[in-house]
Amino acid sequence: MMKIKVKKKILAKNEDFAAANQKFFKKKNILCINMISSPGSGKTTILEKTAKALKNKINIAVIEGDLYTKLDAERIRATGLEAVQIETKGACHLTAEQITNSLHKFDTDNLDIIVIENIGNLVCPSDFDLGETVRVVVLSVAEGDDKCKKYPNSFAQADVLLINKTDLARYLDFNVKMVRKDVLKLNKDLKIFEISAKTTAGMEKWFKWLKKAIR
Ligand SMILES: Nc1nc2c(ncn2[C@@H]2O[C@H](COP(=O)(O)OP(=O)(O)OP(=O)(O)O)[C@@H](O)[C@H]2O)c(=O)[nH]1
Ligand SMILES: [Mg+2]
Repeated sequence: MMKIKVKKKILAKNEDFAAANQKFFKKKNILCINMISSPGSGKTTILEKTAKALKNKINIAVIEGDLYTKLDAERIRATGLEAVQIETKGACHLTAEQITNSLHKFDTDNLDIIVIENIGNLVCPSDFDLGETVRVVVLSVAEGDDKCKKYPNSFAQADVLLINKTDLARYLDFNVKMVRKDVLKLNKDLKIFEISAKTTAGMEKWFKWLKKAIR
């Protein structure tokens, strides 16, 4: 009972910051993307390739969340984008307050998109609204085609699903048709793109979606 009360309080505080963030993004006309997946599905690689393709046309900045290290922010900066690293020192998700505290580090008057790469985890981040405009979930074919059934929340709450590492599909038993059917049952409006961040196959449609979303 005590535990439930504490969780409710934490979530209520998070909602206040999320609402403020959402208002801020609206005012500044910034598309904020909350990117969620299990560890290693390819979030940072997708962002590196997206940066490479779009950075001359769209102003993108990235907030990186990890338990430890600044490695992902360094990878993003190497592409020429601005990036801020949040190290949660053990916490399994980012909070809206951490996002609020990071926003002043960017020149937000000149940004089209802020991507938040959440902590690699398909469970905890789905409970914490960050005030984002859209939520993107990544599932790589190496993780198995049952993950949307086992971790439905992340998929039910997303606007976009990126099925990544399709270059590896021929080595694995990943039933894309079944996954499409399963996720659409959870979330009939989910937009699905099959991509390989390694080869960039299929990513053109994702870039197009992003360009349209900022308009
Ligand atoms: N074959 C293949 N490998 C990929 C692809 N995308 C990413 N990888 C590899 O998968 C590994 C993990 O990629 P990351 O981009 O670091 O994954 P992440 O989701 O950011 O990981 P965390 O931030 O730790 O949760 C790296 O070795 C990437 O090179 C892909 O499309 N195909
Ligand atoms: Mg990463």
